[in-house]
Amino acid sequence: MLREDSFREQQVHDTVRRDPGGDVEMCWESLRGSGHHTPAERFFVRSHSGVPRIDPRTWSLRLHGDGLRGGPVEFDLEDLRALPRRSMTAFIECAGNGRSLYTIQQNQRVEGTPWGLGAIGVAHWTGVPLAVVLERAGIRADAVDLLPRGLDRPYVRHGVDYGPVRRPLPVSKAMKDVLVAYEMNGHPLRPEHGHPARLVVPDWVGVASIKWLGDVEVSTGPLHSPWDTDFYRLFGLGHPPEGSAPLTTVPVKSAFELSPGARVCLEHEYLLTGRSWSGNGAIRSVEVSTDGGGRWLPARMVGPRHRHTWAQWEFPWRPERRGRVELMARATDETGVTQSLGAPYNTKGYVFGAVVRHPVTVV
Ligand SMILES: Nc1nc2c(c(=O)[nH]1)N[C@H]1C(S)=C(S)[C@@H](COP(=O)(O)O)O[C@H]1N2
Ligand SMILES: [Mo]
Repeated sequence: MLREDSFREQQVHDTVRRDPGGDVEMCWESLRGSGHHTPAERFFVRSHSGVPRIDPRTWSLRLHGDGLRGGPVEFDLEDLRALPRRSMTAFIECAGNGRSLYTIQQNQRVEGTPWGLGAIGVAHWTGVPLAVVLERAGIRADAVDLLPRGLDRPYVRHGVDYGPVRRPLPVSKAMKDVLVAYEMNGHPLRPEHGHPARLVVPDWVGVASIKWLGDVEVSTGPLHSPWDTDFYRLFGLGHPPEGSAPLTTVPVKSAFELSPGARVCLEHEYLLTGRSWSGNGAIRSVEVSTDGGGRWLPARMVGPRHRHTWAQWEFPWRPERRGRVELMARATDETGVTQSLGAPYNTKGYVFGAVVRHPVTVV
């Protein structure tokens, strides 16, 4: 018999604070037995300069720039709510999710918040397609780039003022599947997740999903900001001095719904559970190794496998040797890409996509 509650003796934490500024990481063990979507109170939080409080009654979204046929156009929250309503289940994942594993697994030094694997969440987002807003604002056929900007305070680091958080978004992506979201899991956005409205840019690194959206410049020429020149590129050996191209889609990844260092009992029946996701598309299959990568067996996929979200899986396990073991899960997405055993180094520790060695002690 499989014991569904076999991990109940584990201490379960919902979230863990990662940063004095208030950034919060979701604990994977808290997802075990919970639904597909991440409850808002467990959803990770990453904010460059704190959480602004915005009055939704006076808030508006302004579109402007030479990529519009006419002058600037404003939409207040009521205007947005009157436009076609669309919902989408999608993950948002920080580009730095898994950063600490560069150090833990690969012995490499990287800069930035030392996230475990919990800088990701899946929510049911509701709002209006950015394409609709752009059409209503009179976007020109030759517009190529947008610059969505947040209403949070300017980002200051090491004495440098980078201005408000903003990151260029190609018009092609904006027209495809980006949402101006005003609801998360059926409720108005919480302050920390971008209230009253944010972008949700599915499959792309989280920084593209600008929170507290205040304005969007629409341009017929390329736009830039520090968030696509100084940050969110790959830097280091093997990359040009100005870095790689700006990061877009996140790689295929997997995580166990289990705390790192969990203790399990010899010869007990466990049901390992986990989730895998990819910015390239839906997950095709997942394999698990319970002996540190010696033998791989297919996990059983549970529930739907859609793009933009994670796929859930399970794997029965009966520990047969005492001591420390490493559980590993590796997913393959619909484009045929499988997680590799190492992640190529980059100085800022972005996009760690390698198979994670999840330590467990058998007692
Ligand atoms: N305006 C604004 N938008 C922002 C950020 C920010 O600091 N300011 N952080 C970005 C980053 S780096 C990530 S990973 C996601 C995190 O979204 P969440 O806090 O809702 O999980 O928001 C993005 N949008
Ligand atoms: Mo991020």
